[in-house]
Amino acid sequence: MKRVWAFDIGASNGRLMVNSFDGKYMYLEEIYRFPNFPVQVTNNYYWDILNIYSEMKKAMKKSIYKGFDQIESMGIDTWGVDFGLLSNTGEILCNPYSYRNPRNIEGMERVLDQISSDELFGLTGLEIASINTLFQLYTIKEANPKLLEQAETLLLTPNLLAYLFSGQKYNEFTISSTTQMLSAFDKDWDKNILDRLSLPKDLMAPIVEPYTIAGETLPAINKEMEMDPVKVTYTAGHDTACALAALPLEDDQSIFMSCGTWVLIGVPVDDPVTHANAMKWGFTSEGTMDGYYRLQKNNMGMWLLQQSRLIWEREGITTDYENENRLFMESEPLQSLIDPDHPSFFTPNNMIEAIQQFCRDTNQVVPKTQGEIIRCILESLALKYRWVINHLEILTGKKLKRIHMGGGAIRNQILCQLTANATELKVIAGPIEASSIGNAIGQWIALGEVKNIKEAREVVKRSFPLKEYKPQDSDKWEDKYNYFNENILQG
Ligand code: LFR
Repeated sequence: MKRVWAFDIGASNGRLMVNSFDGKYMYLEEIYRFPNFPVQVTNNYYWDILNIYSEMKKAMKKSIYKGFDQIESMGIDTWGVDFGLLSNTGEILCNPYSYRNPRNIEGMERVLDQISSDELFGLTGLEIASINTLFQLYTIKEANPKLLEQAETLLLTPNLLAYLFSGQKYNEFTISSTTQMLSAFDKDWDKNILDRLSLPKDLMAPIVEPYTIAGETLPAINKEMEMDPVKVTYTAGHDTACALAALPLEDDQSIFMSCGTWVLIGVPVDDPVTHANAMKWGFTSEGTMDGYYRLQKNNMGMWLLQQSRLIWEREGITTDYENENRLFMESEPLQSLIDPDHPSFFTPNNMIEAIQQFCRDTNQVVPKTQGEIIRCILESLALKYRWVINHLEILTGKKLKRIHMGGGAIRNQILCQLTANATELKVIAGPIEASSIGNAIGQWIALGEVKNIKEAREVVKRSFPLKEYKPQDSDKWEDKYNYFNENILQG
């Protein structure tokens, strides 16, 4: 039995999984999980990168203590777009900013004054979204130019963390494809974009393909951890690319949904899709672990519920899944709907008030009780997912037949069932830890233990439970979808 460490760091929590492989089956052992969240300091949001790093080291210690100490390799995946800046001596120059900074919208507008959104989309295949690295960088250039002047190297979050363990400075392909600076044509930095915006041309560390073994843990780490050196492998650095690698898609009529704070819905494609409608409908093409692309839409996911829970907790009401399911069941179906991706839900002070305001503004019943809010969120999400899948069918010209849902949010069985109902498609849910498993798959392929993604998906099917949801109540959803499409979706 061989073992790797898969660090999967999300925007709401990070975890270390030991993934063991005996040549036929894969086993997963959760070692440690820790919270992660953007820290607000006056008007900016930051990631506490050194806290993430020390939690990762704590996790390694725990693994060793539990007897999982013979480790072949470690790999790191995270959410997309964010990054750290290094000085010429290799030190981190400032706490990495979080993509939730409202100021990025201005940065985006200033960039689009210089390069049109049509052109940028055509060059990169990436959706024009204010969170993208390019717009964040431009915002820094305007708000804090000295910082950019001192910066010698930009490393995207998973690669910044890998650097702290290995000293290697590279940006991996899948995470680089979330920046809006990677060329859709040759998988390299589009230096022309940087040049036109007077951004430093040599800032971006070179790209490496997934499945690259970067080196090994630094002597100082080995000493601190009291361990032998461990290989540091560039698996897919982007959590969504990892999740896709682990979902056992059957054929080209299968849809993937990676479900967490965000819900990413799409299909694998050979090349970036830069068709005008893809841009109009907010689709994006990002890299896959095997060097191709995912045509997908990034949608709101559990963020709406996570933020509502914070408000309930502030009011002294604690919730858990079971309790939430019961409250959901007790409230009336399909009463009030929101557009989950409306800007008012991106960083609100009070998510519940923002939801209520949306319902008021659209002349609907205003949800009040906890159950009503939960219903409003989950049913709206499911209807939005139907919209996305309809538009994916138009873009690909294919009839899509089944949905593979993975990620932590599939613990919410109601969301899985509502997705099946609203889309009238069969849902196959699992594995829950799709990103961590995909992360390990990238390492097993790099180590030569698994041949390719196809073979890895067979291992996943053998090793982890999958659950099926069949669509129910189709007629109710059909009517509501039309109403949702015409009256609720904005923009
Ligand atoms: C999901 C994800 C999405 C990306 C969002 C922000 O965790 O990686 O793919 O769009 O985070 O980076």
